[in-house]
Amino acid sequence: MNQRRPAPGQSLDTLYATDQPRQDFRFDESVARVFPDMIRRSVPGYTTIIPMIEVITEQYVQPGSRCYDLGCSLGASTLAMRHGMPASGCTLVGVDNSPAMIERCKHYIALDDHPQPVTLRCEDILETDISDASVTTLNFTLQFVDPARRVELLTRIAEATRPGGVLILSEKIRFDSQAEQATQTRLHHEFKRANGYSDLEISQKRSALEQVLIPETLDEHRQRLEAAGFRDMAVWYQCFNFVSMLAFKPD
Ligand code: GEK
Repeated sequence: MNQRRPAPGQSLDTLYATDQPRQDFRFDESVARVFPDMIRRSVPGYTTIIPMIEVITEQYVQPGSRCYDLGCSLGASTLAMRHGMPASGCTLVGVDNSPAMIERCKHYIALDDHPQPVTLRCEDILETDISDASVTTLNFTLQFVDPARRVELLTRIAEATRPGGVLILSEKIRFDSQAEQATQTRLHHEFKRANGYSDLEISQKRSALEQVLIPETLDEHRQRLEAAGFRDMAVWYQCFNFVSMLAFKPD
């Protein structure tokens, strides 16, 4: 598994390669520029999860409904959803509150020639309008939302979802067991080392994310999804401390 070099056309992420003062991580222009390389080398399973979002969308999209990608960044999961949708009658909306991400996302969407139209909104997912949904994706986005507002967001999504519709929720998680937390964190850091990040890059990025990315346990996710109105949660993917779940709107 050598992913040290960026894929063709991608810029190498060296944002934390030199010693620098601690600052909270932000989705600004410098991050948007290297984002495809950053997320591929930082999130175990990302390159498996993206194509599976297409497979899952294809299974659960309903005729005439809306599909949402909340926290779409550069549109990797938006494009996966697009390719899983029937050619007509549905709406696909990507939402992100980072202007730098949305600007670049427009470019990637335009390069793809699938006939399904895509609407991009530069908005806060806590405020954006959601209705008549069949498939909604939160691919590593909920972890950046204020924990106190997560139930409100999930409740709004559940209320806006048709019976039989699905939420695809991917998150970095934490573990109640200290031993498991230590093991999974160490393996995640080994994954980053194997992908060419130095110890300095790993520790500076970790500290920049500390107040910004707040992981929760699988139990916390399950309980909140249920409280929000979803049922039958299923973890369909896990690699170390990164998981992807499905949660269904009951009939
Ligand atoms: C992918 N899903 O490639 N409102 C709107 N956008 C937000 C908010 C918010 N409140 N909070 C964070 N974001 C993508 C990857 S990245 C995950 C998602 C990561 C946006 C933020 O601007 C960023 O683009 C995205 O959520 C999170 O499949 O970097 O680990």
